[in-house]
Amino acid sequence: MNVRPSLNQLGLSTGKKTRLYRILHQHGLRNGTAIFLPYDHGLEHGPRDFAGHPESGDPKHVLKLALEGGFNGIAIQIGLARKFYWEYAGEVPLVLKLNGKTDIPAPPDPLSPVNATVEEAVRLGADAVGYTLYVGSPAQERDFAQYLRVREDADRYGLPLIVWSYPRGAAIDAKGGRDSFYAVDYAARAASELGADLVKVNFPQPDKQSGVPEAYRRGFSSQEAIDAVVQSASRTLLLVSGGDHAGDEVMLEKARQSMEAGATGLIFGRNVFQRSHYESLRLVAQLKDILAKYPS
Ligand code: FBP
Repeated sequence: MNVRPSLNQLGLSTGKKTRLYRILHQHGLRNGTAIFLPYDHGLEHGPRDFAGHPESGDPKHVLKLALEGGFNGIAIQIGLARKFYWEYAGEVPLVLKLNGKTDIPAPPDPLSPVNATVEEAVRLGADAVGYTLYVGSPAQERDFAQYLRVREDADRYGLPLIVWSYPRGAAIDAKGGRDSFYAVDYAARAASELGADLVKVNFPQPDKQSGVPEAYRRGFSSQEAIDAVVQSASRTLLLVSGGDHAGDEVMLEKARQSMEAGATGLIFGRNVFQRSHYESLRLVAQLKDILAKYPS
């Protein structure tokens, strides 16, 4: 297990530290861990993600869920933030997602274009901003250039930057795929190297070995893999994302191993809102029971 870094060890400016303190110690369990609710799926996947539970297509319903579930923050795009966040302003922290894309084209060189600014995030009362970086995409030159502007603005305005560090593109598909231990480990390290304050990664799958470098083919357990990923993120706080809808026990085990490895928390979307209201809150309460064991 890695030691979870404290806010004092992250080299944060006063503005960033204040906002991260608010997120980690004045919301959720208030113990330095976090559970975020990402809700940008209407853009990333379209309304199909809401089909099984139509109420989840209503942003007001999901904001209420974030509040009732005691989340540390909700990550949404500019349109929903403008139209819906005012009603809950300050009650649940806002993470304004600054880039995003539809999944209608499936290009071999994915890039998530920027559609909002850090200044707009400040105006909306956000406590952090989010940026999706497609690690391994042939479009990395353009990605890094737009990321640079976001990072500079986040530094200037004192907003913590959460990087959705997602391995994507044809080269990644040929090297174990987006969830392989190799790809997720690389993504965690890349975000750390590029100055993210927090990094969001998928849970690594060490059994996905086709095409991965030799160093990742030693039959690692999933606990060993997530331990290494947290270590690669070093002084960048790590959040583990949820992925496709799965059973409660699968999600709880993912949470246990992540927290045991030294992750700061979880960022689960579909696994929260693709359940009935009651089932969502029940799962969130169980996840928080796990987080409660890892104060920092
Ligand atoms: P989930 O917990 O539902 O996986 O959400 C995490 C997330 O990063 C969302 O913010 C985003 O909409 C989605 O996953 C993107 O997933 P993908 O790149 O696999 O389409």
